[in-house]
Amino acid sequence: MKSRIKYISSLCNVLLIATLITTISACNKCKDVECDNEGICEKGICECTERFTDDFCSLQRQPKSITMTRVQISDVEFYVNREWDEDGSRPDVQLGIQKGRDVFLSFISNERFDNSPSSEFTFEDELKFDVANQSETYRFSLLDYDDGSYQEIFWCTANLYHSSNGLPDVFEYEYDAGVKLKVWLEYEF
Ligand SMILES: [Ca+2]
Repeated sequence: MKSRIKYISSLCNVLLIATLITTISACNKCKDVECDNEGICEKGICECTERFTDDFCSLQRQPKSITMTRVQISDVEFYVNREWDEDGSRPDVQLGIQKGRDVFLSFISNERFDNSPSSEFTFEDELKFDVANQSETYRFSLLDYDDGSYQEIFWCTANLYHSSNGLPDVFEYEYDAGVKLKVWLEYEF
């Protein structure tokens, strides 16, 4: 009986050691593996977030769609030159977006900041703008709305996507004179 107990006990020890070895070797498999772009190593293999692929998550995936959900333009200097202000009502600011060389505005914001003393404008109401042609240049304009028509106060252009831009949640760019553009983006894969 004693020897049987001893046998079971040593069998348990063997199993315990085997489990430990398996666990340690599984851990060790990740020892020299570095996953990029917030990928996580599991048993020696990088598990990537949905935005990246390949063995080490270093390759950016092409999104099926990109949507702008919020646009902010800040540090705009309005008072140097005001020929856009047809009726002297100061900036009554709306956002316009154009695709590439389009002559027409593809989007005009719901929000308008009337007679605004601000130098920072954020537009997000009903803004679900599809970046249909991902490599297109987009033109963002601040428009002054007076008597039923728009005059452009400021414009800037941006390419929101290229195949190695890291797919940021917020695209940010600073232009000459310190004007800053921020565009919040959603991706689908
Ligand atoms: Ca005005």
